[in-house]
Amino acid sequence: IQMETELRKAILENQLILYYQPRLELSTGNIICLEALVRWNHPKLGLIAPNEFIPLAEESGLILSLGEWVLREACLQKARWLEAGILNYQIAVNISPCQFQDESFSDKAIQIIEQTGIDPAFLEFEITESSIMQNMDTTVAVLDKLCNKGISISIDDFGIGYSSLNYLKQFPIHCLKIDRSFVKNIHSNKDDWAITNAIIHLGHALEVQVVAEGVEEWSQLEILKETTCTTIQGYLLSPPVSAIEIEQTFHRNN
Ligand code: G
Ligand code: G
Ligand code: MN
Ligand code: NA
Repeated sequence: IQMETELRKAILENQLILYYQPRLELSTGNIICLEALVRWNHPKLGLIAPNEFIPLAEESGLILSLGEWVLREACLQKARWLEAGILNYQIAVNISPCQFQDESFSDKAIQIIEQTGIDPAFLEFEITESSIMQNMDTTVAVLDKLCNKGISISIDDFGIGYSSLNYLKQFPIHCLKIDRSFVKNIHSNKDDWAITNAIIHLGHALEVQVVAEGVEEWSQLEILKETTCTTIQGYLLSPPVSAIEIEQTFHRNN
């Protein structure tokens, strides 16, 4: 309860901060997207990782206001980079299942984007399979609405949900993010290799981008290239870092 009160305060008092992790396109060597990942800069405890407060936010319903804060801040940061003429990449924002199920989600999201004045085409929403599967009829309507505004949709942690693949043909999806549990042992486990390879080829056939998540080692990258993976994210390239560090490290590549 105490932490819930503190988290509510944190959202209002701007104690949250966004880190960004780059996504690299292998064919060009260009960064194409930055995934926004929230942290809590606690006045006494210092930087707290999302695993320690996102579950609480979901249980308490605070995830709705937290999610709005994240989207607004991501848009404002994008606007600052546009203004400065740097880091001309898409920004990916994680949408939690509770947020996605909220019936006013798409309207609120569109409203926030319009208030910040940025082109929705600069945004990607990362949604998990389980969120999408919960209520297929409303999901179609929500995704179509977002897509018609120009927002891209990616499926986060792809492959670990208990879902049919049927949704892939019903929903406007731009990107599959292969869960890092498959990528981890891609060089030593032939089942992980087979699943990763299958997802990559599924992506090509459906003409959607495929991102391998959690790439930490060169040996993983080599195998991903052989399996014709097009984009990667992971510690090998960069962990999530602050906006300032992103500017210092990646601006010159722009
Ligand atoms: O950044 P890190 O790898 O520590 O994130 C841990 C988890 O927290 C990931 O599953 C990630 O999706 C989730 N997470 C991070 N930032 C956000 C956010 O802004 N919104 C939501 N809903 N989840 C987030
Ligand atoms: O669930 P989601 O994919 O949004 O989670 C992103 C999380 O993955 C973040 O917490 C981020 O810190 C973590 N992450 C990003 N790259 C790597 C990596 O190469 N290895 C590991 N172990 N975690 C990573
Ligand atoms: Mn994600
Ligand atoms: Na993921």
